[in-house]
Amino acid sequence: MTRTVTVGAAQLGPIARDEPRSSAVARMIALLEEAKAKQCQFVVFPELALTTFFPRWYFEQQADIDAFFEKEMPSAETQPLFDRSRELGVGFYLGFAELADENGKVRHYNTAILVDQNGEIVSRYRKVHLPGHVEHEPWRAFQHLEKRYFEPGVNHFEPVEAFGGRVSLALCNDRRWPEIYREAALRGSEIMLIGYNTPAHYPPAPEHDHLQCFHNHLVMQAGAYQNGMWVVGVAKAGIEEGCSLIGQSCIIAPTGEIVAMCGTLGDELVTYDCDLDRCREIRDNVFNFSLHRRPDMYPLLSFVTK
Ligand code: CDV
Repeated sequence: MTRTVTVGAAQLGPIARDEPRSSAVARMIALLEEAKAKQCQFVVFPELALTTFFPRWYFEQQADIDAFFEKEMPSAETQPLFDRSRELGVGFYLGFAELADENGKVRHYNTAILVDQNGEIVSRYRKVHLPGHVEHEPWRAFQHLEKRYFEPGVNHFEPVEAFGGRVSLALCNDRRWPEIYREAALRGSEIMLIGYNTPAHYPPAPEHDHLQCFHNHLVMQAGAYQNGMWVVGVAKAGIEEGCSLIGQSCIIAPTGEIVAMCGTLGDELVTYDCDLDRCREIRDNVFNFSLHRRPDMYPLLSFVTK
């Protein structure tokens, strides 16, 4: 008896700066309906899936920044996504900018949630690795001000029991850090969900621009194989406000093989029947942690370095 969950990678094409949330939500509902027709139990939407990727601009007024944030989830604008999810019985991962009130203090996070087939939020992850810069850097073709607009989350990639398995969440730049997959795997995670917005041009090292798609898959395939877990990486893709974002959203098996991949830079769904027991193919063998791992040989991994 296998533990198979049918997962959808629900890529979005670009979202314009003036595109209302209701439009992004309608586009995601269309993908949810397609996912239902393809027997998905849940789909993964991208990072910051309700608005354009606003950290590409420098804003001086806090109100202009906060306009891209959600004060509640669900809100009046996102409730239709939750309602349709519940009606269809198809859950989802959603990335969005979260304005949280913590003991009267306002916090800004780059957040992902996992919503189950009853429309309930069962996991909330706040991005740990915030890339980019704090100050306005006009020499860049576009800004990447995540370090200015967000605070880092405090999460240990702990899995939640959902959809018959153990599911961990991460966001975009997190996928480049090998530690996240290992931490999640040591905690028993079987599938890692990752939404992303990755420009094809990287201003500090443009000599690597032609490698963006390669690096995207390289890190996620390595994370999957070296930890014996499924990985689902989902892009917001295409030309967004003049900025080219990579696509190639994909589902990766615990062997590191890409088993489904988007072929466009627009709204697109690809699906795969993920047998969660296949994690054992790797974890019982070459990456049997308790048998072969030597944590005493890597003490610096848990040290804070400057
Ligand atoms: N949204 C992101 O986190 N983007 C980053 C930057 C560095 C391009 C990424 O790692 O893809």
